[in-house]
Amino acid sequence: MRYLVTGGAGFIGSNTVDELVRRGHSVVVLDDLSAGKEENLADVRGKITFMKASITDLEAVRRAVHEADYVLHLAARTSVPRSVKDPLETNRVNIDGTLNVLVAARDAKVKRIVFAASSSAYGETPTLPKVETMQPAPISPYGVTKYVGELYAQVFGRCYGIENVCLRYFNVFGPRQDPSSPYSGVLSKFITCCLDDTQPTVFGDGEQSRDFTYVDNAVQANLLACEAPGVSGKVFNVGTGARYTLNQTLQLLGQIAGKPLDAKYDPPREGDIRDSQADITLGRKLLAYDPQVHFEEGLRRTFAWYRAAQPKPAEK
Ligand code: UD2
Repeated sequence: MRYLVTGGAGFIGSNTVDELVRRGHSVVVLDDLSAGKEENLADVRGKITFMKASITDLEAVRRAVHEADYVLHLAARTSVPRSVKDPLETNRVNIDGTLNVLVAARDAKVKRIVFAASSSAYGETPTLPKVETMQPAPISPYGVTKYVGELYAQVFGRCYGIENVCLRYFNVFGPRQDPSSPYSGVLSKFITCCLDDTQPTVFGDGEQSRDFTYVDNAVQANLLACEAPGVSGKVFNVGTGARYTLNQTLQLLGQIAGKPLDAKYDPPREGDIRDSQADITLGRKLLAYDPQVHFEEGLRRTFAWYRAAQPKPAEK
């Protein structure tokens, strides 16, 4: 089968591409390298087709999707605080870009498109865990764009018959998550602070919680979402069903590193959700999604990866 992975040089994208190649599929990656990195594709160099372009360029998307069976649409401007700072840019990439991908996929008559949606769609709805039947109520521009992407994917199903599946990822973490931007995922930041002996910053009191999901689980869900029969038009949570507070993650990291982490506490971030936890019953039932790596094991693996990837003192 031939797969187009938008954002395939990024964190979740490149981990997905590795698995697709391992399974013998043909893969095209479309990525503008704004967040992704070519080095993330080092293991599959020569085995995939790489196109450097943005999803905001419709003609480039059309070229990339040519003869694809499946589209995994992962390219996006991530980050809640970035979207609060620059909602126009997040909208341009996540909504206009997604519309381009849908139009190109429709015209290329792909078998199915899988859209990387987000747990941020749930917003501050008080019930935990979050179930797909709950009414979305995003509280950040980022959350809005991800929810609109879902709506567009579903409407393309209705209007043009294009099969679609939306996966609401819950705080995915793991190897290759870029820790270097102010908008990076919290665990990539905490781990690199720990390795660099710098002080991590907690926004708020650290009692906010997340269903941190190791990237291999998200990759599993991505592949199942392409293949599972009879699930078009559906939205699935991709989490683990557990949740940890930031203070708990700091404590666990301290145990893994063998030294306590002393964080500084700053005011909470605008647009932040307090608690997040996935109900994954629907994915288990209809996709056979079965997360294999629980949080603490994922944290150990991720810590080991960053430690191995860290430049030695002489190279710094
Ligand atoms: C949201 C989505 C997630 C994904 C992601 C993409 C929710 C619940 N989750 O993640 O599924 O789509 O967006 O960007 O909406 N924090 C610190 N110190 C730091 C960095 C972050 O304390 O150095 C806090 C931050 O204020 C937040 C928590 O850690 O309370 C998680 O932040 P994040 O940016 O890793 O992810 P989040 O939850 O915005």
